[in-house]
Parts: sequence; C-alpha cells; structure tokens
Amino acid sequence: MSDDHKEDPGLSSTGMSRRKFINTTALVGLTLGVAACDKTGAPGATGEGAAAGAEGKASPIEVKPGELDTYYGLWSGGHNGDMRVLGLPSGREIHRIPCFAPDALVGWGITNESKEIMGTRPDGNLRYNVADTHHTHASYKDGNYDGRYAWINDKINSRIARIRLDYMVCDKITDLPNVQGFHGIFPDKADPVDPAINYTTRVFCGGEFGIPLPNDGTDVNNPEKYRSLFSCVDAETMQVRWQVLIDGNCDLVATSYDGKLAATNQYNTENGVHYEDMMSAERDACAFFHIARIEQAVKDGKFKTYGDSSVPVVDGTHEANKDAKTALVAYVSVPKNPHGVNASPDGKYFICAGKLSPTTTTIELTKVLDWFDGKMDKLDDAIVAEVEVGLGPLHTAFDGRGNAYTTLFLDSQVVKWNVEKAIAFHKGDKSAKYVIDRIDVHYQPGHINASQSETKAADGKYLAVGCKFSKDRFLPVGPLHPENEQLIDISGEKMVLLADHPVRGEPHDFIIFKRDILKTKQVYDLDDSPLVIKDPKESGVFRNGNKVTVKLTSQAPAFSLREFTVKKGDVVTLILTNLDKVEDLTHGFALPKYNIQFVINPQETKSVTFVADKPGVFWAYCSTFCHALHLEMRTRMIVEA
Ligand code: K7E
Ligand code: CUA
Ligand code: CA
Repeated sequence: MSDDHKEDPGLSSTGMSRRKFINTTALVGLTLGVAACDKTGAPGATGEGAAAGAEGKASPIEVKPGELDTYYGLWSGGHNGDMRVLGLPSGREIHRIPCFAPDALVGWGITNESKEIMGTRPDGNLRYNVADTHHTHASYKDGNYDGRYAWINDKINSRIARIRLDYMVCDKITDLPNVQGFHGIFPDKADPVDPAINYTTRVFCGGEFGIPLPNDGTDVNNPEKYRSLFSCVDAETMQVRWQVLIDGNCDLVATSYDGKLAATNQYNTENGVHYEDMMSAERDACAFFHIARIEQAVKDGKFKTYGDSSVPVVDGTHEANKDAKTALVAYVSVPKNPHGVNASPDGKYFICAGKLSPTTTTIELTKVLDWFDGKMDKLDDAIVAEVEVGLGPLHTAFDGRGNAYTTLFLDSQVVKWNVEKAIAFHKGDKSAKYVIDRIDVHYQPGHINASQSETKAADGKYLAVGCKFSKDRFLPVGPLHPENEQLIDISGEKMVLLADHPVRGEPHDFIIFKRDILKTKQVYDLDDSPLVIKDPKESGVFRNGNKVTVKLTSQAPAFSLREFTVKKGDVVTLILTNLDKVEDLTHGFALPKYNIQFVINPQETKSVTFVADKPGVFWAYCSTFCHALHLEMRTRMIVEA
C-alpha cells in the first residue's frame, strides 16, 4: 500500500482517507460498537425510495399466488446443519434438506438409510447431533452449474455432505481426516489435464484450524507444530483423494475455470494460537495449488500419511516449494487477515477481501501460472490491483459486466467497484474511478452473492446479502434475533435495495441460479431401494429368532397391514414402501413412544430398526395429511409381553 489512498476517488466523499489498517484495539472497539449501536447504519440508502411497496407500483419482488420464482437459491442452514432452498426474487423458503443433523419431518437420523449416510456409533446412535454449515456450492459443466450436485461443509466435525439435486436429498457424507474447522469449499470446474472433462470431478476443502498431526495427544503443548491441510474430495465417490500440508491455515476456497488452480485465503500465516498472534503480521497470503502437479506427485508416491488415515498428504510448505518449476503451492502475499476469495466470471482473477485491511486484492491467474512455469520471477507481481474499498471487506460477488460487489462488515455497506478500473488505478492512473456505488445494508454484511455470480453465465440481476445483525428490522422476538437477508437489484448503475427477509441463524453462504438449470424428479423410482416392497401381498411379519422384519406398504388412505404383532425384546426392522404414484402424495409413519417419525414420498422405500422394549398397543399413524381419511390411516403395533 502506498499513500495513494489520499486521492482515492472512491473514498474521499466518505472521509475514509484516515482509515488504514486496523489495530487490535480499534477492531475490538469497532466490533463492540457495532453490536451495541442501533442507529449508525440507519436507512436512507440509495434506492430506498424504490424499495418494495412504493405506493402505486407493483413490488419488484412480488411473485403472485400461482406464479413461480425465476431463480433457485441454495442457502447454507448454519446451526441447523441443513441446506435451504429458496425461490427468488420472492425470498420464500421452499424446502429444507437435512444433512448433518437429525430432522423429524423426513426422518433424517431416524431411518436406517439416513443413519447409514450420517454415520453411527457402535450402539447404533448417531455419531454427531450438531453441525455448523457455512458454505455451499454446486457442480459445474462448461463453466456453469449443471444441476447434478451441491456440496456443503460442516465446520464443527469436519464433514462434507453431497446433495443430489434431482431428489434434493443428501446422499453422502465424508469425514476429512486430520482436519479441524473445515471451512471453505469449492468444486473444480474442469480437469487440468483432460479438456474433455469440462465438469466438476473434485471438491476442494480448506482446514481452518491448525492441530498436531496426528492429533493423538502428542505435541498438544507445541503450537509451533500445529498444521492445517487442504483436502481434495472426489465428486463421485466422495472419497478424500489427497491432502496438502501447508504453512498457515485455510479459510475460503476458489477454483479456476480451466481446472488448473485452486486457492485458499490465509489469515493465520503467523500460525498463531491467540487472536493477537493471528493478526500480528501486516500481510498474510492467498495460497495457490497447482492441481496437475499435486496429482502427479501423488501418482509418483511423493506423499506421507498421518495417523490412521491412508489419504496421501503431499508437502505444500514454503520449505518444500521454493523452486517454482516444481512447486505444488505458491503463496501470494495479501494484506492482513484476508477473508473471502472469489473467482471473477471472466475467469481471469481471484479477489481476496482484506477484512482487517480496507482493501481488495486482485490476483491475475495467468500470472500465477507464469510463475509456476518459471516465466515470472516475483510471485507477488501476480497482484494486479490492491485498492481501498471500505472497512471490513469480506466477500465479493460479480455481475458479469466487469463489476465486483464486496461486503463491508464494519461499514455496513456493499461497495460496487469495477475490476479493470481498479487495475488501472493500481497501475498509476489516478483518474480511474473504480468505486461506482455504495449502498447501506442492515447490518454488518458477511456473505454476498449475485445471480449466477461465480459462473460464466453471471447475469447481474439480483444480489443477495447476508447481514449478520438484524437489530430493528423485524418484530422483536426476544434476545435471539434473526439474521437479515437483503435483496438488491443490480441491473442498473446504482444498486437498489428491494427487500428484507428474516432468516434463522446462521446461514453464511449461498448461491443463486436460474431455475431452468435444475430438473428435479418429483416421484421416486421404486427400484431406488433394494428393500422395495412392490406388491402389498408381500406384506407381513417375518421372524428369524428375535429378529423380526415387518414389511408394509402405503396407499391412501391405508397401510397394507391393519396390525402387526411382535414380542417384547424383538429387534424389529420395519420396511415401508409408498406405492402411491401421484406427485405430492406423501405419507408419514409415526410410532408413539418409540421415537420414530418419518415421511414416505411417492414410490419411496424407507426402513427403521428398533427394539420392541415396551409391551402394549401402539397406534402407528400417518403423520402427513394425504387424504380425507388421513386421520383414519393407521396401523396397530401390538407388542406382546
Ligand atoms: Cu461466514 Cu463464509 Cu464461514 Cu465469511 S464465513 S462471513
Ligand atoms: Cu397417509 Cu396421511
Ligand atoms: Ca494474520
């Protein structure tokens, strides 16, 4: 950074010329001030007058009864461990897809099939009941979403879940070995060596917290030995393909359109264990991974393993990567504790936001590749812009017209800036006005994403902003406030705030794409389950010692068995196929006192295993309204003493 900021065209009007890097005291003070204040970020923003509901005008976000939204949004569900499906522009939540934590509606964590995906302890209980999802991204083909899969991370227990988007269900969960605080996640967009594979085959995962390797009780008091790993998961098998040992930590992840590079921003290059240590250096890094070289090193056997994991780990540390021509990892220097790293839709740049620096750093990917190829000496020459945008920049989205939109956490604003103009300004053209617009948001925005933003089809229509504080925006509901998702129209030069949506905490990240990308299946295929019961006549109670299988089917308004009898102490596996074929004809199966409740969709089969430890009569009833005789849709489980 130079003193250029004095005549920074984007900052003079807001008096930000005095704002430079934030020291510890200032940051703590600002954060507390932000949480406590209630008026500093008051409305009055650009476009507020054009907001929804302006008199006499149709609301730009209204989707009338019977009409459909034009975009899907996939939202990370945060503390609920699920993924949420929104329709936009209305902002209506249409669906929730449970992933990492149990869910009573669909029986996630209750049925045998879901427990198999979630993982159980030897006693049959779930391994984990809690989750913390942050980031969700979908599979690509030709630089755009292809509607096959989405992935989502669980930060607490370092798990990655895959959602198959045709049924909108989670079908695989994988643990990342030797990783704590699994944070950023991003699918690749092509294979670096095979041009025919122009779709996602890998998902990259950033490990945020350093831990001893292996984390088995050794070196617990030697933080200088704590390390983080960057992981690659196979998109199809969901096996961890390889990991890279790095210096510093991983935070967010971005991938290039040619499949050659993945990157993670690093806020803790200091390897600090306390926050003061983590913010002691003036600059941190954005680490770039040379995918083809890493995969070659793995093939050549140049790896280690740690603990009881057999996943190959290649060495990506500074020490082992000094020679550019063989380096697996390159560390580009970026200012103090950067947050997001995002890929521009033209495929040229990765942009790191400064967080503790009021800047964004634009890194040109061909230059990073030039360094790897020995054609450019100084890696930091890959930085083509480092310009001030405002206080607390976190995440960046794009409109496909050369503009970037960065959230400013401390300023409670979104700043719209032009990437090429920022590059010109950085090069020395001080007349280049790169800041185009600012808008107040409410309040303290974190993630941001525009419709189709990180695809080649970025369409610059809508921008959603995840505000971490809602304060006074909604009816008070006690101490726990919802967060505030705001929708902004970015089709014009000026941003226009369209709507507020309260949202249950804490969603973090989301993507928005055109509805025609997704083709969901509305009815299951009977053969999806090997347990399927195709004919009601196959129903019955089948005993093998104390192991009992109960087979039944559902067809509105009845289960195929009017009652079934087991004995106290039996281990009962109940298999249920819904033979109704009609779309939306879902039944439920709720078994009182046995803690069992799940829905069964058209042509779907589910099973559940339990010990019949309580004698008596138990009315299993249909728990999803399906028919005029829904309340009568029951079966009786008789458990003989
Ligand atoms: Cu919330 Cu993506 Cu976990 Cu930034 S991270 S705000
Ligand atoms: Cu079947 Cu309600
Ligand atoms: Ca740092």
